[in-house]
Amino acid sequence: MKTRAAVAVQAGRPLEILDVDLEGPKAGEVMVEIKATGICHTDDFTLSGADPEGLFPAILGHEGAGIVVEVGAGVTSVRPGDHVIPLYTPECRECAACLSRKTNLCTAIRSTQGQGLMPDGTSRFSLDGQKLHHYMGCSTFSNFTVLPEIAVAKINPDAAFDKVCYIGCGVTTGVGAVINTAKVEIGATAIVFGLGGIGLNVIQGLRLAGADMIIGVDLNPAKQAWGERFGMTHFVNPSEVGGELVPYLVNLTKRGNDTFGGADYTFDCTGNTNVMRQALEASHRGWGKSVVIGVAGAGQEISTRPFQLVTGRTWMGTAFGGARGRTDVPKIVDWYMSGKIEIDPMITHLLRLEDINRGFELMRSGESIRSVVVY
Ligand code: NAD
Ligand code: AHE
Ligand code: ZN
Repeated sequence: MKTRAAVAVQAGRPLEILDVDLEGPKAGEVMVEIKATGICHTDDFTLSGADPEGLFPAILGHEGAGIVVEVGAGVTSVRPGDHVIPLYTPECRECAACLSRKTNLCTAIRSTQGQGLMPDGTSRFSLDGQKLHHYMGCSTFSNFTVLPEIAVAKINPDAAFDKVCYIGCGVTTGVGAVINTAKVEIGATAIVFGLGGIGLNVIQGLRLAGADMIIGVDLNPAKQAWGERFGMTHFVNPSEVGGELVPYLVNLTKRGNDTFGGADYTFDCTGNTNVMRQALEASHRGWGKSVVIGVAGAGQEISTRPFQLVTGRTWMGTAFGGARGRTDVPKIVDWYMSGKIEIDPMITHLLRLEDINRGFELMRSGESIRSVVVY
């Protein structure tokens, strides 16, 4: 069949809106009509050419929601008509990683997913007979897509697609980083670096967890009001701090008779490796946990003095907020439906697929929090 898609033809070039060919689902696969998709910074990271796993031509997009329209042989957990969110972190419930209960990083299909292919090693997408790569196993910048059954989460059919698509990445990553990865406790102090589509969800996760002090750090002054909207208690613009940022933050987090200072938890939501170091070093001596969420380009590395770790800080990272997609995503949709978490105000722009490149520009300029393409 034909489907309308935004194709990443080459790194660094705007997406092209084209009618592409899509094969139906094979055994263990499902075809989904994508109703809405968010544009995440990671899509832009890959489009820029910085992603060591980036493949072209490809259909990007990994933050979608839609309806199952067809299932392949042997599919039992979903059927046509079900509302689903595609999962770039699948959950097979059978691999060593899933069974370990120590990680959400299911390994069942990771190698073919990283090669832009379905688990059988082929692509369902093509254009004029030429293969198009899948992206992060999702390719939600196509009106119809095919995914493995283990990579879809069945959700409440009353949930609005143009809102809950954001749970496909940004919301789950931010809120999950707080709850699943850092395991923040009531009364904690925290610093969030980067108040974009991910950082604001870390902030609302911290509010949900009951953190006392939630410091937001961003170079864009417009992000102060955004942070406060979701529970930030203090805002720091590094360009307005007279001296070094880390000592400033450490001092700001001193409480009671604590002579050291530093936050109990820090989160990098920028993808900047210098900021990752600042985040680690602004966490508290002895017990601070610093969570890397941002994704950095090929060749980039993080560094710090080993002393920072010897003195009790933990440097950790999270993918998809540590969420087990088929289990946790339906619950997060329910949290949204019951008002536990907010999504609507963060969806700043609704766009048609034809205008998807504008969504990338809005993100690069810091004007949007999330742009959502509605099919
Ligand atoms: P975004 O562009 O919406 O937000 C980034 C924010 O960081 C902006 O507000 C920007 O002003 C701020 N910023 C940039 N440089 C800064 C600096 N030096 N100091 C302070 N603030 C700075 O991006 P996003 O969608 O929120 O994504 C953030 C990062 O998280 C990206 O690297 C993205 O690829 C990554 N990400 C990771 C996961 C995961 O599972 N680990 C999931 C989604 C996104
Ligand atoms: N291909 C990149 C990896 C990028 C990355 O770390 N992706 C995150 C999700 S970002 C969503 O917006 C992730 O899930 N990582 C786990 C995994 O298995 O990729 C690179 O740097 O090579
Ligand atoms: Zn993402």
